[in-house]
Amino acid sequence: MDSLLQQLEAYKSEIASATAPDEKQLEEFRIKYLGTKGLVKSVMGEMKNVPADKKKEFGQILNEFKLFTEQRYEDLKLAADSGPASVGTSIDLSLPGDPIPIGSRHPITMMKNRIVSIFQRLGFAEAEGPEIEDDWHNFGALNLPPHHPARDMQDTFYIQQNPDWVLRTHTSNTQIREMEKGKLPIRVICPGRVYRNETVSARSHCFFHQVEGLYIDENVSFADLKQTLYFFVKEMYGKDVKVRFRPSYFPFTEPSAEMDVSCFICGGKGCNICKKTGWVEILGCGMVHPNVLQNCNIDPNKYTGFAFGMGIERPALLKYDINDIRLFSENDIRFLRQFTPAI
Ligand code: 2U9
Repeated sequence: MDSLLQQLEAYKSEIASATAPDEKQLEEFRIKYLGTKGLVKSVMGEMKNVPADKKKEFGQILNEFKLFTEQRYEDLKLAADSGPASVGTSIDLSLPGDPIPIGSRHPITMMKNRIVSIFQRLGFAEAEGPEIEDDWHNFGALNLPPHHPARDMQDTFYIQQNPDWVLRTHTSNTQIREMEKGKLPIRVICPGRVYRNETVSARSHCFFHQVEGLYIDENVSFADLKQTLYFFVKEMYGKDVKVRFRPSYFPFTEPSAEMDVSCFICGGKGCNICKKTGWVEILGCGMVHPNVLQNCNIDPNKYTGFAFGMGIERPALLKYDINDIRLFSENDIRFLRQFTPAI
């Protein structure tokens, strides 16, 4: 009797470690252990040699052995069905999958998308240009004379290997490249990263982001510029904000202006953001200087155009209540996780 029990234990471990990665081996397993001439049948046949007083106890042990073998067969069958990778394991296919965490959009990207999509609805096409640019496309073509302070080493990053190359100081190089293509009219919106040699602090950085726009056609007027920017402001800050233009100066536009909106934080009453003035400056703009048109072989007597430019960091800081510009480029996952999932 004891030797039969020992034999059963040995069979059990043999069955437990048996594998059947494909249908053929599964069938061999079935015939060997569960077939009419299989092992289970033959151990069952041992019942006739068991003394009458032990039959009940032994019947139970043999029955368990039979169930164990049948269960192992079912497990192997399931594993073979779910493919070679899961052979020898029993997998519950009804379990939910491993969760994959969803990323989030960067606040600068969200603000850029908002601005660009408003202009896209007015027919502006998005355009991008290189961040490493030659002197002509970053300065010369934009009517910045050779000794203009913006070209100073203090303000601009020059590339050591080639002093004709700079890290672009604005995205205007993209518009110059669009104009050089010679296809008119032009209506482009140009977002991107720009570089200025400034000390990094909570309020300013040596790189930041801009969106600039350019519209060139016959008979484009300052009234078109104002109406386009009014539309932008209403879409961006709501229909109740007020707008004012102040005369300004840029070498690439004439006349030039800066545009303020009534403070969207305090509603114009006066707060820290608007420095108690009730107004916040949001962009610069103007009519494209005739020299700039000429530099790109566009006839200033036939065509006129307007351009504008705005920074993205400041509106993003205000909208998302962020107090340090450096957070945008530190890649701290705890900061980045706080924004809208990127679906
Ligand atoms: C071409 C001709 C003219 C783009 C313009 C501004 C005024 C402007 C600043 C806003 C905040 C830069 O990010 S900022 O510091 N920009 O005030 N930008 S007009 O004028 C152009 C561009 C391209 C061919």
